[in-house]
Amino acid sequence: MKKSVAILVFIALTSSATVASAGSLSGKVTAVGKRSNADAVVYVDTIPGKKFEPPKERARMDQIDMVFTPRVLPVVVGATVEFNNSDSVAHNVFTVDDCADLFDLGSWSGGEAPRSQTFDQPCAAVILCNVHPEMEGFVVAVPTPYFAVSEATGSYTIEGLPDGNYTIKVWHPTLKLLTRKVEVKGATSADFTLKK
Ligand SMILES: [Cu+2]
Repeated sequence: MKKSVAILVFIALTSSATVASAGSLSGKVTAVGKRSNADAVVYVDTIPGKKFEPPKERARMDQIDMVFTPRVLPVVVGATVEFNNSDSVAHNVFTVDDCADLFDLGSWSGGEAPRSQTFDQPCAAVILCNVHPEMEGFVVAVPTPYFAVSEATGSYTIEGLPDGNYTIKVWHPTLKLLTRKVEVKGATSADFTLKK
């Protein structure tokens, strides 16, 4: 009995050491000329020789009080996104972007089952509702599962990123896409400034 406990403790210690050795990338995004630094997607671009499978669990974008929530949803290419309607009014979900196959999920009322769409290629797809023209969201399908969305302060963190040299891209709904090479070694920090 004691021996098995000792083995379990050993396994627990070694596995936590493995997790700790993965690096991270964090820092601040500055969105020049914007009231908020939120909604930038910081992500690792294609890693040569590596292909990532989408997670089994579906990502979800909800519609709450006439707002797509979250407003910006990054997913890995191949992922299926579930669109839900939590409001009492009917909403529609469609895009005008070719890279998302110009999908249109039609209209449905709150309480009905969510409808879903798979994003098969890299794409920053605007998500719209033809009932409410002011509604706007974005699904950003990227080549790796290493991504984060900036908060209003601009801060972002990508966890579990193995050490290495990466091409980092920073996407924003209205500012210019930024590309920079970054070497990740343990807990690494990088700040980005986005402009028009
Ligand atoms: Cu709507």
